[in-house]
Amino acid sequence: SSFLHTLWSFNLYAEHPAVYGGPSGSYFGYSVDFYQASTDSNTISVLVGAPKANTSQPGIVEAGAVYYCPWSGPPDSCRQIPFDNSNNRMMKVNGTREPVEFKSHQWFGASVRTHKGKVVACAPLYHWRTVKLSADKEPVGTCYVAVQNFSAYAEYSPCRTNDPDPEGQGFCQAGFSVDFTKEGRLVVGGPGSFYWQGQVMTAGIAEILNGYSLKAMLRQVPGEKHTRAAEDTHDDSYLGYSVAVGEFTGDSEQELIAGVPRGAQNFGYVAMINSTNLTFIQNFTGEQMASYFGYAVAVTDLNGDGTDDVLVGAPLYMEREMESKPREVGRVYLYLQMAPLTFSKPVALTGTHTFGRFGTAIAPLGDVNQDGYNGMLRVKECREWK
Ligand SMILES: *[C@@H]1O[C@H](CO)[C@@H](O)[C@H](O)[C@H]1NC(C)=O
Ligand SMILES: *[C@@H]1O[C@H](CO)[C@@H](O)[C@H](O)[C@H]1NC(C)=O
Ligand SMILES: *[C@@H]1O[C@H](CO)[C@@H](O)[C@H](O)[C@H]1NC(C)=O
Ligand SMILES: *[C@@H]1O[C@H](CO)[C@@H](O)[C@H](O)[C@H]1NC(C)=O
Ligand SMILES: *[C@@H]1O[C@H](CO)[C@@H](O)[C@H](O)[C@H]1NC(C)=O
Ligand SMILES: *[C@@H]1O[C@H](CO)[C@@H](O)[C@H](O)[C@H]1NC(C)=O
Ligand SMILES: [Ca+2]
Ligand SMILES: [Ca+2]
Repeated sequence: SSFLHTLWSFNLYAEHPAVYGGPSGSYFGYSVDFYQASTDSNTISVLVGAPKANTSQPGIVEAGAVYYCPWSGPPDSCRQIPFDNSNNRMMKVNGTREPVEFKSHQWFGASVRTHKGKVVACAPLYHWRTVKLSADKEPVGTCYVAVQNFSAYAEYSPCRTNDPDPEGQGFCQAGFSVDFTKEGRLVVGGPGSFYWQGQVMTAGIAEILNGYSLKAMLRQVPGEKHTRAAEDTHDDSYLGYSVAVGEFTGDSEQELIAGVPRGAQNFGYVAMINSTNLTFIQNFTGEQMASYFGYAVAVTDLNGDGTDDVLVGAPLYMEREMESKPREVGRVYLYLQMAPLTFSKPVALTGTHTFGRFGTAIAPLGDVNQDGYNGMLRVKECREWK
């Protein structure tokens, strides 16, 4: 079955790994994606996030960075991509010039994603001063996009708005998760909005680049769509902790998939969201309380039948064997799409190492060995990365 295939091809792929290095203590490798400058270029490279790396930004400590690593190059061939060279912006507040943003320790590069030459990377712990007179620093998060092989950049900070505080978008942490639709529209998760109900937004890259100015701190990108605050029973559920995109309704319009790992009374769930009007369509619900079901999500055609399938990670899943202590091993659930909006019962893959947090990250690698299946997966388990 394609399911076994997934496991075996994993070993095959690990035989000749490409190895890259970054500054020690920079968390180099926290996020990765493949990058192809354009569809007609046959060189593939790897983008590697290092969210605690120092940069050349004056006066800023450990802003975080994304590295460009040629494939396949020597381990020291990676170079920082200059998404943002600038210091904290200043503004005249109450008669004195003060910084209005705080880029030190912002975790830039915690997420990075590519789509046909477009790149997005985010800093979910970017803080700004808020619109209030009393200077509150709030972790709204921010993202930068790059196009034309890193010759044009723009910032996109959808939660830096005039709706601050925990009840608004002040603690949003936009860019905690990020993805692209097949048309190249950006999908951003911000799990801290609205007392940590969380939020998902989408925006077009062309609209983000058009009329972009460093001076516009508060900017509404034309055509941006976002989910809204719900009743307070949804507080602390973290919608947007993870995001992905796929087609699940039998038409050509893709749906959004978003993890809500503390929703559904802490069982966690994954929401399917209409990408046209951002309303909720249906849920996949977790199996075990506090397992963090929805910590990671991925979409790929696992069985090669032409339909998108869904994978969900629950890295804190505990295995309970009879008469023994529960072991925290983590689980990944596979949902095969049988028909529009109809899925198989989930198949569970369980981690083997206690505290290995199997399912922390799931990355479809596509049909790397050209056998017609997208069965190649990289499922992150902590031991593998030490
Ligand atoms: C970044 O620079 C600061 C100050 O120079 C230093 O203390 C810190 O260890 C550096 N961090 C990394 C990850 O290189
Ligand atoms: C604005 O400046 C005045 C005069 O320096 C000061 O009394 C007041 O507290 C300041 N207000 C805020 C909100 O910082
Ligand atoms: C794209 O940018 C990278 C990094 O700056 C550079 O090494 C590469 O040669 C560029 N590729 C093309 C096709 O221009
Ligand atoms: C999504 O919303 C649009 C706009 O209301 C609607 O036309 C479409 O049928 C919806 N799709 C699904 C799958 O509900
Ligand atoms: C979104 O689309 C769905 C499906 O067509 C519809 O039921 C719902 O009312 C729409 N919501 C909004 C806010 O337009
Ligand atoms: C998804 O689950 C949440 C939490 O149980 C619930 O509030 C919501 O109504 C569900 N949505 C759908 C579309 O079933
Ligand atoms: Ca659809
Ligand atoms: Ca399929």
